[in-house]
Amino acid sequence: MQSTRWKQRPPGSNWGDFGPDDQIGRMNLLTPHTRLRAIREVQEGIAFCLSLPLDFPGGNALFQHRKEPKFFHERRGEGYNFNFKLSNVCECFTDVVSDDAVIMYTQYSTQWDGLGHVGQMFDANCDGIPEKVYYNGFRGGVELLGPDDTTGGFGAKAIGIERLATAGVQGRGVLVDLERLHGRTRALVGYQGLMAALDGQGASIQEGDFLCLYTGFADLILEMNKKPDSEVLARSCAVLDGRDEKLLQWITDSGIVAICADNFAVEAYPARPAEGDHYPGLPLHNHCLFKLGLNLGELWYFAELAQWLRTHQRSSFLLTAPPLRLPGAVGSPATPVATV
Ligand code: UVW
Repeated sequence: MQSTRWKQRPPGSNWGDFGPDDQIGRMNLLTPHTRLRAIREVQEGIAFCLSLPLDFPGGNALFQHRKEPKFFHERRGEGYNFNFKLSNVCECFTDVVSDDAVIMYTQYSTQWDGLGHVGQMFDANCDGIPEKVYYNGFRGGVELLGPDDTTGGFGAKAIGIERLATAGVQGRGVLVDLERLHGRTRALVGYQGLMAALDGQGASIQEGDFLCLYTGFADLILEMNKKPDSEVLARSCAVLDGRDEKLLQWITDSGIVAICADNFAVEAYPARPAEGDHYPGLPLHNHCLFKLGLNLGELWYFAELAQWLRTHQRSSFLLTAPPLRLPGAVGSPATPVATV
């Protein structure tokens, strides 16, 4: 199999399987059948917000390259378009109107990683020289354009987050309660740990499910009240072991459409060292975003949902979690909703 963009695909990848120009990867496995199955999870009509307030974690101590949202306001007349009296437009008007604008790092808080978030240096055209490549062979400098690229403007001209938005991100969520097993102790969870957690809950995963991981990390962030202590955070709560090949193979085989966690990167970051001279620093991101086109949700907030599911001895729910339909972005803030 080949495409106009690549001659060889990465080992273990599904490039081309959903079509040569596919841009939504594993979300293709969301179908009317999987959505109807998810809707049947709704028995009580109770909804849970799965987002942190988007101005958390606060500051940039969690990740120095992402800063907290900053509001600004457009000028209007002598003042601003905020608390603006419409009588300035027409004396008879009694209205007061406010608009706002925000600079927001798309992955600052509760978010989706788009497929353009992590690629690899990979020799897709078989010329012996690795190039910057993303899911399904889309290229850095060709379709994914940054400030260093001279032509065509900025942004993801393919695999942008707007593609995920139009995929209709709704299906069955299955919450794995790692917080119950590990508390807030740092735990590296591989295939065995994940399977043991699922078995312990009596939960099973089916094709088209969203795998959700509750670790308590977002609760800790909230408790830190916008003054995150990066050292404490770095040694707290469960993370997936992205170097566990058995776990990666299970992700491939399981048919899950996404992994959504309440921690920083779903996986341990930095990951354990690997063998060889060159390897991905974010192995689970490599496997999911780059090889499989499988989105990652991060810094989600599960505390109340997890408590409710514990009390009612359930693990699954209807999940509705669209990103912003923001053309060209590689990630997006999210305000997912779980309905039980
Ligand atoms: C990094 O980019 C380090 O991680 P994430 O995908 O968690 O935002």
